[in-house]
Amino acid sequence: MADDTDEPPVSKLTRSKQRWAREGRFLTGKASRPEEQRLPPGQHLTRDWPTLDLGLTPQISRERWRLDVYGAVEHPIFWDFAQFTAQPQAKFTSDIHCVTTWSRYDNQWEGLATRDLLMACQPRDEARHVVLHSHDGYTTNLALEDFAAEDALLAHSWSGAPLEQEHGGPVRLVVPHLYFWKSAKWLQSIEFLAEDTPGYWEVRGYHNRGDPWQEQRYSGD
Ligand SMILES: Nc1nc2c(c(=O)[nH]1)N[C@H]1C(S)=C(S)[C@@H](COP(=O)(O)O)O[C@H]1N2
Ligand SMILES: [Mo]
Repeated sequence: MADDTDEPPVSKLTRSKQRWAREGRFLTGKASRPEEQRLPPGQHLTRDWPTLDLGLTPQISRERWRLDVYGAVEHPIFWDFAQFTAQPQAKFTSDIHCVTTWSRYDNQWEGLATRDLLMACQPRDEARHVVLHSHDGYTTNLALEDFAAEDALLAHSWSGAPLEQEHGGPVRLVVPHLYFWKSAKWLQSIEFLAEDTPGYWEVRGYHNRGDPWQEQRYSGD
């Protein structure tokens, strides 16, 4: 054969793609400047702290509050507030990104890291998903890996003071790497499941995961 070579043919598209790689075509340039990347796409910064809820603020005192952890776990948990705060205490500082486009930097949270909760309740092998249940009837779902993020916690304090009722006190979840609707306020119970179970907003047009860096705002994004 005259043309017996192992080189694949170089098409016009291949040449174009090589040129794009040299020129860095389509890159916004933001990835190379991480200091400009703190605000996810489509978000704006706010200094105050808006309140978002379903229109009611459950009044649960620390005395009445209980945490119920059940489902696919080896050790179900039922703690009162004193038992909850007797667990290892974590202090994390993180940014809030709400899907309605406001973000708020440097929130100082204190509470129980979700990783320490997982150590205590020991999810069974089949546990892959978590559903948070709140006192206002709100629910939201998370993959177990997202719930277990290293900066995620069940927070009882913010800026060194007890978490205000309007922001989910006595205890709320905080999962900083996802849109804030995943961070359930007025936490009542945590359910571990084998199957994913979409929550309140997730069945009303919002994304199942909600990663602000990928702008996963709505179902189908
Ligand atoms: N229980 C409960 N948790 C909730 C909500 C809610 O309505 N009920 N709203 C979610 C939404 S949409 C957002 S943006 C944040 C708002 O928290 P904030 O009011 O402390 O800013 O809480 C999330 N967690
Ligand atoms: Mo929200």
